[in-house]
Amino acid sequence: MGERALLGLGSNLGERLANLQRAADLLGAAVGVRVVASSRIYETEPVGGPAQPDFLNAVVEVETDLEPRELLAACLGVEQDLGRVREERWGPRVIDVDLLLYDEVDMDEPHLIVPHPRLHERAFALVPLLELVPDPVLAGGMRAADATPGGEVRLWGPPLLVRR
Ligand code: X6L
Ligand code: MG
Ligand code: MG
Repeated sequence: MGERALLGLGSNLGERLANLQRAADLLGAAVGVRVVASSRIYETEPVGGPAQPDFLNAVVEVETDLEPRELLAACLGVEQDLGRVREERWGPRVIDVDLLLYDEVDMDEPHLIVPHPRLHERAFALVPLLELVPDPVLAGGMRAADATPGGEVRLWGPPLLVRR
């Protein structure tokens, strides 16, 4: 058993699909984290930051025994393991792993706001999320029907492999 959380994955450098799959595998290998489902994969236009390559984005559902802050640390650990180097703000990255939702939790702490405060503005996160959670409660109690997400997304491929 455990809590249900939704994580956003994004990559726009190197072998993008392999980066997403390795992130999902590493998340599943973390103590107290089980990957239970993946959305399909979308190719998405970059939002914010400098001109940069298109992203592949997906959302994975995990079941976890970790608290939100511990799960966030696990996400950052996976970014480190995949060699993410934080350079320019909103710049291109090998992998990004964001905590989007954690059960019904609503929290606002330094470096950890859940639901993710920008999720409802970003089609690259919201569109794959809706495949796994049809009616999510977003920031401020907003529902998806009231969201106005921006950015082009096009279906690119099937879900990531969930190895159990
Ligand atoms: C005005 C100013 C409007 C800034 C929007 C939006 C900035 C999103 C950063 C913004 C603004 C972000 C991804 C991405 C990023 C991704 C795609 C960010 C952080 N991550 N674009 N841009 N996929 N398609 O995963 O989300 S950088
Ligand atoms: Mg992000
Ligand atoms: Mg991030």
